[in-house]
Amino acid sequence: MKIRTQVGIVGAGPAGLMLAHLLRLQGIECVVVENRSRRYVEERVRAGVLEQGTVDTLNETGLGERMRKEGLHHDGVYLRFADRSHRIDFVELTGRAVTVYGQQEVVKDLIAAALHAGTPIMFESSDVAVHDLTTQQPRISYRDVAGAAHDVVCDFIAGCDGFHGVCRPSMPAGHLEFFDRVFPFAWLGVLAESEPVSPELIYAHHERGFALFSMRSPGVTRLYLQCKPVEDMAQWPDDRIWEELQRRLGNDAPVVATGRITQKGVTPMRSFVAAPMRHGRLFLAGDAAHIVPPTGAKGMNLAIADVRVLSKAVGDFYRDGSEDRLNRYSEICLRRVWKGQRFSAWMTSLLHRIPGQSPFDYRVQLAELDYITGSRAAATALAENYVGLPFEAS
Ligand code: RFL
Ligand code: PHB
Repeated sequence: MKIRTQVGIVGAGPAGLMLAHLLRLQGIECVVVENRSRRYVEERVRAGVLEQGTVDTLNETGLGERMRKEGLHHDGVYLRFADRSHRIDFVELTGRAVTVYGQQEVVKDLIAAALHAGTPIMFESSDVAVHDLTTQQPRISYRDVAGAAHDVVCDFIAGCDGFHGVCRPSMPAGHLEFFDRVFPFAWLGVLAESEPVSPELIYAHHERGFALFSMRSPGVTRLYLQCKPVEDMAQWPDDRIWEELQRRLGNDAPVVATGRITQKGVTPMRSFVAAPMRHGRLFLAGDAAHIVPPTGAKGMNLAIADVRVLSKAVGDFYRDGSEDRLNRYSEICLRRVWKGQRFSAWMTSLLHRIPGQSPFDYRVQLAELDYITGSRAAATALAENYVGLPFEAS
């Protein structure tokens, strides 16, 4: 079957779904092609921290109702190191704050809005491929659950299919330049039914490795431990996880309320950028074009910032035929992406034990933490990046 639409979107993650929403608000039609099931994408536990600008975007576009009720407003975070605990007060330093609201909740809200507005989301598509990228009518081909072949013929394709998607590799060899850095450690993340004992996130630098205390709701905590890039989960029974969290986060104070662990997983740590974020009529957005290590809580926020720019650029095109913003799309996005990369790599290097780290470098890390917590200027630099830099003027 052939489906004709204006924008064909590959991927129903935060980038693809938010783009569909922003386009629909401008009266632009789109079709979303996703290779997983609705249940899978709604249950995939990932990011948790929304920058103020992401929160504002959700509120301004009519998607904020549940987030305002269930999201947890955080005015600061704690940094723990060398037996000290120091609060970075975002509101005092920047006048802005963050909201803890799971990515899967944002995804659920976006899917509900799309289906309510009648935007088709083709879940469980297979053999997804993109074609004719340098023509005026690019095309997405896929097979539905029953195996029937379909084509979505459109004016533009948005590649919002994440780091392992098909859109970026469909650009011709030599078109893209890649920049990346792989960190020699990972995060073991758990979701647990336990009462958060700290009202705010705790980022802990510890000689045994980094740990992060976060949460999802009053009865659910989200916790991370620095671990090896490849871990045998059999070596991480629940007791060991709780013990290790307590050691790294607690400085012997009881910060961890143990409870039933409902999910465990290992997240690799990588910085990656592919540039430019466009080839012909294919535009990449979010993790399809760039990923960051999660220490700065930037990934989903960068994805939302990209599609804000893309939706404006596509809006211009349909309103008055102007391609100016489309032509500057990659440049506009990458300016902000690189600042997100800088912050994420910096937070990662600041807080983790680096394998093979010399005693000198370890002490420089501690001195930097001491500096951040002792200098208003340094604390403000951290805070303004964490709550989110302004969207690029475009
Ligand atoms: P996604 O979310 O990966 O969505 C891509 C979608 O495309 C689908 N797909 C395909 N569809 C059709 N055909 C194909 N061939 C396809 N291949 C893939 C996928 O199934 C999926 O539905 O990318 P998007 O939309 O760009 O969003 C990016 C964010 O998901 C990501 O940056 C964040 O989760 C990163 N991240 C964090 N970001 C934050 O802003 N704040 C945080 O606190 C934060 N914490 C995290 C994180 C990521 C983590 N993990 C697991 C990587 C914590 C963790 C542990
Ligand atoms: C999370 O709650 O999942 C989370 C919070 C902060 C981060 C990364 C992940 O830096």
